[in-house]
Amino acid sequence: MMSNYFLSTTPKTKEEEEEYNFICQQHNQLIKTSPKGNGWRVKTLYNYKGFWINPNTLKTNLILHSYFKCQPTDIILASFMKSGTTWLKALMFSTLNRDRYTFSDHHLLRNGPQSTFPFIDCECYPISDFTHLPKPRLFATHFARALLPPCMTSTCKFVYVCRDPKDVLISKWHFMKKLRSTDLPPLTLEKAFSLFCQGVSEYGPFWEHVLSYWKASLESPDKILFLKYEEIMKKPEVVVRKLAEFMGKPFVEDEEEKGVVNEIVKLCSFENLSNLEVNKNGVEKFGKLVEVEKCQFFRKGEIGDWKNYLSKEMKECIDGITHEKLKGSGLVL
Ligand code: PAP
Repeated sequence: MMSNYFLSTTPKTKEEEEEYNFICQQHNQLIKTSPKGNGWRVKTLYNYKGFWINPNTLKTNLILHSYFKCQPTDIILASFMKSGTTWLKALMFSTLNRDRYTFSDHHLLRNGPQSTFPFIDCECYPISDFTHLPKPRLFATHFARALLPPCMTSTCKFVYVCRDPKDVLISKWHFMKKLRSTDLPPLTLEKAFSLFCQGVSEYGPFWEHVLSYWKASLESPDKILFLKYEEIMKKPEVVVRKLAEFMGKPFVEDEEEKGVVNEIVKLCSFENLSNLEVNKNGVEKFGKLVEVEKCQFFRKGEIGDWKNYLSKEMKECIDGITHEKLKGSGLVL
């Protein structure tokens, strides 16, 4: 269960205390010296290794680097915020664990997608050793590749999901408005748009984030499965088969005949998940400081909702940036 992943205690031994104090010093130093930008949820973001993150996430990143012990079988779901993480969590978990549950009495129906595996960006000190998790362990992160511990990028497999940046912007704007500190002035769409285009938003810039995984996927296609939200929407069965194969558990003939792939797609559909009581009520806790109403992870679940918000000029501006940034990469968004 989610709550176990985020247990937080204080350092126990003197060594642990020293190590933790060192991280705190490093963190204070980075807060003083890093370039600053406007946050969407909190007042200030810090540019760390080329990416904008909030002060707490910066600290958990340092903790992750010090404490996370990778296993070669680990599979990491990576994504920029609002690109389809919740959906992929459900799809990956139910594909990998399809022998453990029946579709009428499934873990997802009782607990929702956030409970399926840990989101490592919000871990508190001391980070859980996660050794209790069955192999292959699944983890989720929004960190760009450059911000991940080297053991992770060199040994683990990744599933990366990306989405049209215009839909990401609108989804993120809605989400962050709900979470935004009440001490701050409201975040207008114009302001969010301008910051997004400059790359200044939590985990941004969007384009560099996507490219960091895209390039790695071209170099090691066996290690990184690169997916698009839109492609999953169009052919979910094809993607579920790809996921099963990639995670080392391809569907066998008997499962195909029984329609298991289709059952997984139905179970994880927006319509099904967003209507479950468990996803409509209550809050999800991320670390000690962040609480999000569960319903916030399910808004519309559509392609092209940006058309209801962005002007022609705004659309052209984002498309222009996307074209420029992705030029020559082979990636089209
Ligand atoms: P996160 O970054 O906070 O983890 P993430 O799950 O990546 O969020 O993205 C949320 C988006 O995925 C929302 O998009 P929207 O705002 O445009 O509606 C959410 O509705 C959508 N979403 C959540 N679950 C599903 C699903 N099962 N199928 C399709 N889209 C989904």
